[in-house]
Amino acid sequence: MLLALLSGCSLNGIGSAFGGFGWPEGGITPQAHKMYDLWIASVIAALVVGFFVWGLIFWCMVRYRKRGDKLPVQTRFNMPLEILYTVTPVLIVAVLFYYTAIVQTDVDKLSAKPDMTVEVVGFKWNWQFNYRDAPGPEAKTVASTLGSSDVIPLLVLPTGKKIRFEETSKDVIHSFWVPEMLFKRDVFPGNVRNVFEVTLDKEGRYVGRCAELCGTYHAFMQFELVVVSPEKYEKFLAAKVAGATTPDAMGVIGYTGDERFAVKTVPMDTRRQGRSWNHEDDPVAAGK
Ligand SMILES: [Cu+2]
Repeated sequence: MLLALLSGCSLNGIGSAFGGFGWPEGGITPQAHKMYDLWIASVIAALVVGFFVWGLIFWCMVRYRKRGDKLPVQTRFNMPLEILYTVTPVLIVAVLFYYTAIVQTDVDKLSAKPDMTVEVVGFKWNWQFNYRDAPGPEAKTVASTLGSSDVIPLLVLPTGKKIRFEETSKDVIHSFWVPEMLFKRDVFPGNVRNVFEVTLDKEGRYVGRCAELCGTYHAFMQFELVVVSPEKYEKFLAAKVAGATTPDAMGVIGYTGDERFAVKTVPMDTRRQGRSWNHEDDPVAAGK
């Protein structure tokens, strides 16, 4: 009901007035917009209840403060009141549950025939993105982008297409997270293949991260999502299939210079090559 009362437009207005109440604004998928609206509406509902309860507390403190030694009226076992404060929270939870279930079902929905499939492979501590010729573990990889210690992997995808993501890990549990999708999903090793589907509706470049503590260099496990027009995507994929490197394929679709690499995030400066933080002989640690 609250969702219906607060139409999408005013929800966005209230949301941006309060910085999205901590959530990233400007989601890049239809699913993200729905989750964002649910979040804002839930926070507003919580605040309405909160202000009402705080008001009652302060009113009682002032109105019924101790005035003498006479015992006040005792209101235990007030049946109507007991019923009211049992039924009201149940109703609130039911309404929140109802809208959450609707949005969640929509976010988890898989179509019978997605427009394209990309396999997300997580490993300590990087990503590989495999462009597949069909959904399912038996499908073939037609092209890949791969991250290394020096290069942040790019995941180039088109707007307006139903994209199926299939996740798998080579070692431990990772988690695929693009903050602007308002979505993350764990990447499991073994035969569990987590699958989800989105349509991207906004071109741009967005940082992606591993959101599951997976080991020493978890914080370095990032990637960049590059959302382009379907025409550019086709050109990019054709170049990759023909054997071009990822930066060269980025060049084919009009990116030049450093834009052919990740721009939203950089490889972090590590000392993973044979240096330790607390070794006395380490020239860096010793400040030399
Ligand atoms: Cu990870």
